[in-house]
Parts: sequence; structure tokens; C-alpha cells
Amino acid sequence: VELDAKKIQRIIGDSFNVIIMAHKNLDLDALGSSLGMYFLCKKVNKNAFLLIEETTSEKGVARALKSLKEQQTKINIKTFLELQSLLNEKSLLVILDVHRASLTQNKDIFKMINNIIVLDHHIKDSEYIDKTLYEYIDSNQSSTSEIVIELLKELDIYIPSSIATIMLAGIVVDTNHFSLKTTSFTHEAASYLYENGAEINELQYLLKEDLDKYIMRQKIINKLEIVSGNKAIGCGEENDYYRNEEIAKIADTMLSFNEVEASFTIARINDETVGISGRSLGNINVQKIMEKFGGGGHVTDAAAQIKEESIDLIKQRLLEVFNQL
Ligand SMILES: [Mn+2]
Repeated sequence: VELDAKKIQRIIGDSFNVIIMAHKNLDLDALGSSLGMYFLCKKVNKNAFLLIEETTSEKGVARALKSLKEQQTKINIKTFLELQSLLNEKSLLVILDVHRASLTQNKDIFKMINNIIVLDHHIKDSEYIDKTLYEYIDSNQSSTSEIVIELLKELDIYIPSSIATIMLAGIVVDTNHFSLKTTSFTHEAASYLYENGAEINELQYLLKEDLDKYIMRQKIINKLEIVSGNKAIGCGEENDYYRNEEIAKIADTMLSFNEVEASFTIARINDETVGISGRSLGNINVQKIMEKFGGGGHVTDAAAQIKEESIDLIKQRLLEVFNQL
């Protein structure tokens, strides 16, 4: 399916107002793409709102939201409760960077709005929002920001520099600094953001991270093992808990070392669940390997979650899978 900017513009034009919503645990791509969409709506003279329930966010997102408040860039952010009285049957809901209702900021909004657009770059799940007016889910796209930029470019819309910086941060995070899923279109999208005044210094502030998280990732990388000459495995401790994004990031880092063709991180997500993330340069199909663990993804980028099993046992199973390759 091609991205149909004109159709999206038409649907927005026909609506009474637009509610823009992304996933829980808002990240810079979710926020950046939401802000891009917000300006797209403004440029077609449509009243738009960002639906954000969360009162706390990761530091980059919190900084971005704070800087928007301090500038004259007035962004209308509301909770579901505050929005209710503003909706009617011609209201439009634009869902960004997610396509599972259960993962959105507030799924109650789906009871109030029937007109829905979904734009996302995650691998399509068996749970998805049906009955949309328009849907574009393409896991080959680097980020949802890249998708929204394509719309902005096609409709000849310029955005404020502060928004451009946040969208650039979204692309940088989702591509791990232009190393994953990056195409000429990704660079063109970044180029559009620089033209719109994206600032490299502010970008660095948005990308700052907690030292604690870095140290937790290093803990796994320090114990990395190289198996059969080209596969890196890094395992967390049973009593250390990691977020999915962190597990993926560790695999990204391990892939960058000499000789490594594929990398795997195994670490605990919560008491019941262990996550595995696999990354490859393309010669080893990590999707096939993750499917053995009930997961999925792409040839170069895949993951699985395993319930009620120890990290050590999962590592042994992974080694057995390697032997079958
Ligand atoms: Mn994203």
C-alpha cells in the first residue's frame, strides 16, 4: 500500500476535529510523529489535540514537552476526561506509532470515536484496530516520524524548528543513529527536518540518558560470549530487570563488534517473562531463530518473549538452535 497523503488530508478536512494519540510510555518517535501530525492538522485549519494521559515520561520526552510549553508553540494537550465534551460523531482519531488499541494512551477513546486513521511502523500484530478510514502500517519504515514527514513534504507543510528537532530525535532513536532500517528516504526525511531548523545541540539534550541504564547495559555486554565464531550472546542476571528497548539496544551494540554477524540478548523483563532480542547484519536470519521461541520479526531484527523459564535454560535452547542452523 502506498502512503496516500491526499486521502489523509481529505479525511482530516472532512472531520470536525482531530484527536492524535500514540502508545503508552511515550517515546520521542511517538511524540515527534504526533507533533508533526498536529501541525499538519493546523495547516488544514483543523482543531487538533494530543491525547496524553501520562503525567511522567522518560527524560527526553519530558524535556521536549517542557520546552514546548516554554515556547510560544502552543500545543493543545488533553487527557481523555478533558476531551470528552469536545467530541462529536465527526471527530477523527489519528493513531500513531502503535496499532494495538490495548497499547495506546487510553483505549476508552475508541468507544467515543468511529473515524480512525492508523499510521505505524511496527510489525503488524494479530491484535489491530479494524474499521479504519485509512491504515498505513509498514515495518520497513524507520520510524513513524519518517511516515509523517513524507505526508508533510507531499502536502508542502513546514513545521517549527522545535518540532523538527523532536522529530529528528525520534528518527535517531528508532534507527539507533541511522544504522537500523535506514534508507535514502530516512536521510531525506532528516534533511527536511534540518531545512525546518532542527537543532543539533538541543537534539543531544533530548537524547541524553541515565547513567544507571547505561551501566545496566554494560553489565551484559561485559559478559558477552562469542559462539561459533560469529554469534554474540549476552545474558542478564536473574535478578536484574530490563525494558524491551534496553534488551534490543544491547543486541544493537553487540552487533557492532568485529566478527559478530548476529547478536542475541537474553534478559529478564519481569518475574514471569524473559525477553530475547536478535540482531543480524543479514547473513544469519534472526527471524527464523526467534520463531523457534514463539517470537518473530525481520531477517535482521527479531525478538521473542518466553514465560516461566530461566535465562540459563533459554540460553541452552538458543545454543541448540544454533547447532541446527
Ligand atoms: Mn517508533
